[in-house]
Amino acid sequence: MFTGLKERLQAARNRLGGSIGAAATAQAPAAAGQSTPVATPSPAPAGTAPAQAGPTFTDKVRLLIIDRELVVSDKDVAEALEELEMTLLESDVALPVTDAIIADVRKSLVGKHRKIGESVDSLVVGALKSALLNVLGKGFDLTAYIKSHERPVKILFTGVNGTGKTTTVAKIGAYLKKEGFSVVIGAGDTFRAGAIEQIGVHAERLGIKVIEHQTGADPSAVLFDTVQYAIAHKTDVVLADTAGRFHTKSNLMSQLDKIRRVMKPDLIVYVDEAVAGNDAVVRAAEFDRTVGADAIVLTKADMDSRGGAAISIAHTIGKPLLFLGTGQAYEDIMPFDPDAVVEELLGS
Ligand SMILES: Nc1nc2c(ncn2[C@@H]2O[C@H](COP(=O)(O)OP(=O)(O)O)[C@@H](O)[C@H]2O)c(=O)[nH]1
Ligand SMILES: [Mg+2]
Repeated sequence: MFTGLKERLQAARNRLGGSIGAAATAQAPAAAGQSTPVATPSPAPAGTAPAQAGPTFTDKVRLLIIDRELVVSDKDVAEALEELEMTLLESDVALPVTDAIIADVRKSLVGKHRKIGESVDSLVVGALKSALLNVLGKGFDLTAYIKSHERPVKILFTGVNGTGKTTTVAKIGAYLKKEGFSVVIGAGDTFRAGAIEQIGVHAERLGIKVIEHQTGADPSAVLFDTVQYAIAHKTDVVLADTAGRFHTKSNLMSQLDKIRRVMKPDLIVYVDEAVAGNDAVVRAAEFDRTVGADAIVLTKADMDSRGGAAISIAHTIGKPLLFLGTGQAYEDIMPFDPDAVVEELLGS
């Protein structure tokens, strides 16, 4: 997952560390030279320091070089930050998000007082990690949400065709079942031939109840029935699959609006694929404007080496990432954990 981004960040980390380190060695001799008079401890020539009390000459030099603070300047990091900017843009990180990361890294590094002996790398990694965490946001704990809300919790899945909505509904169904919740799925994609059968097969394999009507039926009616079923059976969670649609197709969008009014979802989850990069970010923003979105799932993260959408989407639309889809199997879904992603990208 995001292997390309990981490699690029690694290179950027080394580059930043290299330029700060080079600046330090350029400053160090001058620093020692300036203080030479103070550093000469006794009339005895350097190197033949007497054995009596008090710091030796080497002790003093050690103090000067290792404990003297250096200040990282804008100039020290300018080039490396430009490269980091290119790296992020090439990884399909959205421009405003790239800008935010660069500004954040610059702010943490420039003007920073650093002891010469202190590891440059830990300084750089710390700056990169906190910048990434700032744009990734907090994630969204679905199980905590369900536990603290009135049941059934109704979750509507939206997004464009083929991004993985139906698969995600099945995976989240399996995940929630494992977490101890009862689940019912509404087969709200009545538009595409075979869609009802597809979700039906998943639901049967997973032992989850599915409510369905005929192909061509009004999806609002199916999802209304699904909610009624959940109320009658005290089911914890309703997962509503829907047909893929484009924000540009006004008839399908008004259908989604009707679904929303009829089923009154507690959460609208926008699903898109990580491999779509910045397109996914743009579409998410458009869906959020038109039908609303409370949280996001990015699928196919297993096929995405760039990581741009995963890095950008929460910060761009201001909604949390809920899960990453990481493969074709039911268990290939990861609650989005910003700390784990940053750890994976930057290691330590
Ligand atoms: N590699 C991979 N494939 C996925 C993932 N999620 C979904 N898919 C595949 O994407 C294709 C479309 O998925 P589907 O759920 O039918 O998309 P929908 O049209 O949005 O409902 C299917 O072949 C899925 O197996 C994922 O996380 N990783
Ligand atoms: Mg589908």
